[in-house]
Amino acid sequence: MKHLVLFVFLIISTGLFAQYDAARYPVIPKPYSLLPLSGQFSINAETVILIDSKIYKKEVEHFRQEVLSTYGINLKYGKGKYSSNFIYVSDDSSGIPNEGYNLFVTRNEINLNGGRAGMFYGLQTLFQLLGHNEIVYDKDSNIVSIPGLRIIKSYSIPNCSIIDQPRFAWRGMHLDVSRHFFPKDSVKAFLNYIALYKFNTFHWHLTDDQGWRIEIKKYPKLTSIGAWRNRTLIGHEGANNPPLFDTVRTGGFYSQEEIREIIKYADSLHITIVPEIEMPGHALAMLAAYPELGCSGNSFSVSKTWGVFDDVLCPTEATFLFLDDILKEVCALFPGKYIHIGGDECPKARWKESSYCQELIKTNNLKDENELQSWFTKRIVVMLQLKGKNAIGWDEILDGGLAEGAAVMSWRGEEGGIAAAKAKHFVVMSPGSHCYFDHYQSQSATEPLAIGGYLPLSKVYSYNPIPSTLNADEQKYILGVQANVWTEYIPTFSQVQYMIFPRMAAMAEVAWDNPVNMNYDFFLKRLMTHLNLISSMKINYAKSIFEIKFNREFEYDYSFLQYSFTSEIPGASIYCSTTTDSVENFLPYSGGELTLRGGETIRAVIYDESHSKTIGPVFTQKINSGLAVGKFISLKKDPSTYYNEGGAFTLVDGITGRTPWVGSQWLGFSGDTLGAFIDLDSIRTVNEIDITFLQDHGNWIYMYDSLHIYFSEDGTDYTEQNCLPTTTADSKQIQTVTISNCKGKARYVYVLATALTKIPEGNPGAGNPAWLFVSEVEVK
Ligand code: TNX
Repeated sequence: MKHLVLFVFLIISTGLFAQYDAARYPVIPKPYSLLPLSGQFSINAETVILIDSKIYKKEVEHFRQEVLSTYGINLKYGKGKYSSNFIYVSDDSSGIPNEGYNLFVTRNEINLNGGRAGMFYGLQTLFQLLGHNEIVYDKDSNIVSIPGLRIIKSYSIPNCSIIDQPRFAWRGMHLDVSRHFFPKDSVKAFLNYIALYKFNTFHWHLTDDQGWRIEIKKYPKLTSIGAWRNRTLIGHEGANNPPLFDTVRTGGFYSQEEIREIIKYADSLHITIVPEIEMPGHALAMLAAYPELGCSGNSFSVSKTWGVFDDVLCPTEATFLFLDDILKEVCALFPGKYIHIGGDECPKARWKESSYCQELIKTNNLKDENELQSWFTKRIVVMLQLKGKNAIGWDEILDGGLAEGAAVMSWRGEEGGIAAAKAKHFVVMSPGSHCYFDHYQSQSATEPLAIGGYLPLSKVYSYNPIPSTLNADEQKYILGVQANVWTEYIPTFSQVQYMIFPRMAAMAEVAWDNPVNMNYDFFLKRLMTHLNLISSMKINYAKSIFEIKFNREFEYDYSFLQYSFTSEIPGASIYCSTTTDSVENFLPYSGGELTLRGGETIRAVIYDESHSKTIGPVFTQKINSGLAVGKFISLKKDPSTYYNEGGAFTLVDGITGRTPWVGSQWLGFSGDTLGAFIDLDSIRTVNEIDITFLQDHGNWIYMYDSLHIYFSEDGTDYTEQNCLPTTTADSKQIQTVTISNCKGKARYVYVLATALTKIPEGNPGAGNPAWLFVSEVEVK
């Protein structure tokens, strides 16, 4: 009772926006209310855990293991009365909201109470509070659980009083195990990570074109055939022409026994698993095993490439019986309320060709193939309802009419989610713009290959899952939010870690906290300390936030370039140099503009003054030299608005574009002409012109159709130079065309390049105008 009074007092006195010492309380997601108190509880091998009732055993044991494996402290269970050095876990949850908890840390004791889930979250908060300790490896201490390491035996938990509860009921993380298979232990590790951030839903994407991953007893070929592919595409689709493949047979699946084990494990972490069985599209693995489920009568193989495929399930009665059998086994395994039925990206080509489908459209009075998919989905939704389950599907299930009772996962933006909520259907927000952890998190050249897109940490954090266009009543249909991890370009579990850490921490805060309680700078401060814990847990996290951002400052000055450095880290010290690559000799960067003349290689890094060490990678950028760098440039025609981030100056800013894609480094023209006038400022002798283009046939990007160079001394009379390159492009994405016999006197150089008006037959986008992408025009 004493505590209760104190808690009430605390909530009044702290308010919700209170900031406190982030390094001392590095808890993510930010607790609803945290009152910092002076002093600390010492946690050591003598500390005991007292449990009120046996029902908490699994939850507490998970915490005990976390503390043991990360800090080497082997906490004991105790019984009876202790006067100090104990953690008391009580099931008295009166007055505590669902999934909420109260935690009170003082010098002598820790008291935690809540319902089962809340109590588990309270333990995760305690574990994260331990993260404010720097792990010190002391030669004289006993060796404890981590082999090979000697660890001092006592750590502290800073005193505080916390009242916590989540904003959303659906706090989801998704993992695609079809594109790349991750074995049972990796899935369990993934569950540990998401539990650390108080997520409560694991969306397990079990089937797709590239592999079927769940044992179905009645249809063994789903896994004996459908779980394996003979080879896999290397690099991006279209990056190599012809495409390159590895020669590795790869795959795997989970037996029902393993699935039961994982479900049980998830349950102990208060995570509900939502299994996804994709239909009617993304079904090639299923069709490879049972080709009779397709419309064409052809045979199929498990896909070795990514994308969207025309061969989909045919909505015959045999298919429905087959799906019913599968869903029977799936529903018997998974205790959760929702089963995900996919529904995304289902091309209608086969249904259009099929007389059976056309007949079905007629007899059911359907308008078209979209309504046929909706008809298909409605039958599956009912099938699941008969098994006591609710269906959830990607937002395409809205097309052609939404099935009664189905929930929607909004991924193509928020529109689908908004429409569904307005129609009083439950919604999980997961728009690609903020929730796709397969996108790049940094623009660094050293990022591992990713699907494309750019989703930095700050953007994840900025997301609010409740669209402002919904009224209060409609908002109630937004169950919550989820981040998705599609694994086309994520072949290893270590890379899964890299893609989710630390973005998952930002998403956790989006899912748990109210926007009024959120502040990105304060999140970053807590994250800085929290990352020590992540390192101690041996997790491979992305260092992108420690990267230097190199910004172009203003348009042109006829003689030099101006750039600046910034960092995501509040108050970070940046050191830089244009003369040396040895970090010790870098000088402090004091902010403001750096003036460059071209030809330099600029390097910079973040320096942690308090630990006297650099953090994150050293940024390196070569600045082109030459007559055009930093000079005045104008374009005859603007690039496409989609690919004009840096404007005309992009072509003379000293930076040659690269992949992975950085928008500010490239200009894109669709079926159009690049006409660039460059003023060299005075009449100069020109010897060579180098122009860098991008080539990516899979994305409709081609080399120029024709190229012309003109020189002028007065800006009025231009003479075409007879200096066209003789070499033709190879298959590389980046093509620097060197025009070495372009010699003469000029003040003005005019570069004219036309895009291919028609993509040749047999290529993606055949018949359409091609894109022309240009990065830099160097005049030497
Ligand atoms: C679209 S998101 C897909 C997935 C891909 C993903 C890649 C969704 C419902 N479908 O099949 O893996 O893009 O970002």
